[in-house]
Amino acid sequence: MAVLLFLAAVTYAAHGSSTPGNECSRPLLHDGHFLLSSLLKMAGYSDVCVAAALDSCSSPQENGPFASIMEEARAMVQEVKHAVNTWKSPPRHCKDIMDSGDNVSGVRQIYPFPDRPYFRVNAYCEQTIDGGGWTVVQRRSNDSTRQRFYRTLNEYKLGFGDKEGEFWFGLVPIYELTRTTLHELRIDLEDYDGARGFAKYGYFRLISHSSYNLVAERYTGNVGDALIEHNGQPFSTYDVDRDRSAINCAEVSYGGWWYHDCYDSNLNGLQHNSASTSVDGIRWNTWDGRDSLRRTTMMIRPAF
Ligand SMILES: [Ca+2]
Repeated sequence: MAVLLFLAAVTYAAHGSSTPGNECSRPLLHDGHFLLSSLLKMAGYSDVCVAAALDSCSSPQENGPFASIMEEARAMVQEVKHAVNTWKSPPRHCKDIMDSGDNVSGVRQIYPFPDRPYFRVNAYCEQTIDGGGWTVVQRRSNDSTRQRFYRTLNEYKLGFGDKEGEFWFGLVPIYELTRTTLHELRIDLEDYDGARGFAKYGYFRLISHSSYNLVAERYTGNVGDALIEHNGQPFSTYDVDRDRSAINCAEVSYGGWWYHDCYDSNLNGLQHNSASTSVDGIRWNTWDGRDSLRRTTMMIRPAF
C-alpha cells in the first residue's frame, strides 16, 4: 500500500501541479483529478468518500467536511515533490565527483555497482591529468612502502593496497563500471631515468564477471600499444592459470595480468630498485625496448 501510494504521489509530483495555498483549487482538481482520486482510494478512503471530497472541493470551501482529507493529500504531494527535486544519485565514479564540483585529486567514496547502488568503495580520483575525471585503478609508485602484487585471483578481484600509494582497485568494481558505461583507459608510465610516456585507449572494458577478459582498443599515445596482444585474454594469477602458455605466466612474471604466452606488458610485476631486464619486472615492452619501469598509473573514465 505504501509503495503504491508513494508511486502515485511521485507520478503526480512529476507531472501534476498544484496551486500553492490553503484552498483546493480548480487546477488541482482538473489537472490531477484522476491521480488525486486514485491516491485517496489507495490511502484507504472509500469511493463514496473520495467522490464527496472531490465534489466538495470543486467549489471553494475553507472548512468543508473533507478539508482535512484534502489537506493530507496535498501535504503528501508537496513532500514527494520536494523529495524528487532535491534527490541526487550517488557518484558512480570520479567523473561524477568532478561534475559535482569537486575537482581536487584524492581519495573519495564512489558507488560503482549498478545493482547495489548504496554499496560504496574508496577510490583515488585523478582530477588534473588530461581533463580529470579519472578513477585510478592501478598505481605503482616506487615509494618506501611497497605493496605485494604477487597475489591470488580473489585478491585481484576484490582489490588491495593503499589508495594513496600502490594499489590495485579490483577486477569486480572495474567490471561493474565498464559493463554499463563506455569507458576509456589511460596508462601513464615513468622509467628509472625520469622519462614519461602514456598510452590511451578509447574503448576499454572487461567482458566477463568470471574471467574478466580484456578489451582495450583505439590506442593513442607515445609508448606503443603493449596491450594489443592481450586483447580478449582472461585475467590470470599464479593460482588461476588461464593463459595460453604451457607454463604458468603469472608465476614466472610475478604478477597478475591478461597474460597470453606470456606478455608484452606486465604492469603488476615485481618492483625492482632500478631498471631491470628480469622477466618478472614492471614492463611495457613496446616503449623503445625499455627495461623495468619505476612508476605506472592506470585510470579509467566514461568515454563521453
Ligand atoms: Ca599456462
